[in-house]
Amino acid sequence: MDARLQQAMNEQVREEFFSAYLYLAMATDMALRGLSGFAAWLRIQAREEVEHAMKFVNFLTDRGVPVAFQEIPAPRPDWDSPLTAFRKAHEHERYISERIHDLVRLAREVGDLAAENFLQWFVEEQVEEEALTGEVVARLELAGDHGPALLMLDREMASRKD
Ligand code: OFO
Repeated sequence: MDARLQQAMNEQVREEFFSAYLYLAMATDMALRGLSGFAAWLRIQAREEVEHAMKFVNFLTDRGVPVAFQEIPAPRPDWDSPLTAFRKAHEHERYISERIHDLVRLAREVGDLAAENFLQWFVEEQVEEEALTGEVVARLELAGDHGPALLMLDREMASRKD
């Protein structure tokens, strides 16, 4: 595999694990605020991010590329409110989409068809991830400081299955 693509994919392993860290930090903070539905939603999200990281790890391994595990930065531990957390989550997903698109462009540039094909799953997944987090932000904005609306939303968030 092209050296630049190898490096970029290795960096993406770190980004995906960081995403898991980020959502886990948000989940624990929401749990401490008594918002167990938001916490449950975010824990599921964190698990998904580990799966994303594993897809990259397995792809690199299948291609005979050593995985250079990098340090994962510590996420911010305190999020003030679900709205602050989910605005960050939405911004983060947009950032991840950009990174995935850069990876696709690089795979195309170096003519790595297998990598380009592998990355298509992530291109689609990011559309969903941005939509999901964006919808939660919109609902939280509607709820504003209205406690009962927030609690209703918290109950809805608890119904996420995967
Ligand atoms: Fe949230 O999709 Fe991976 O990082």
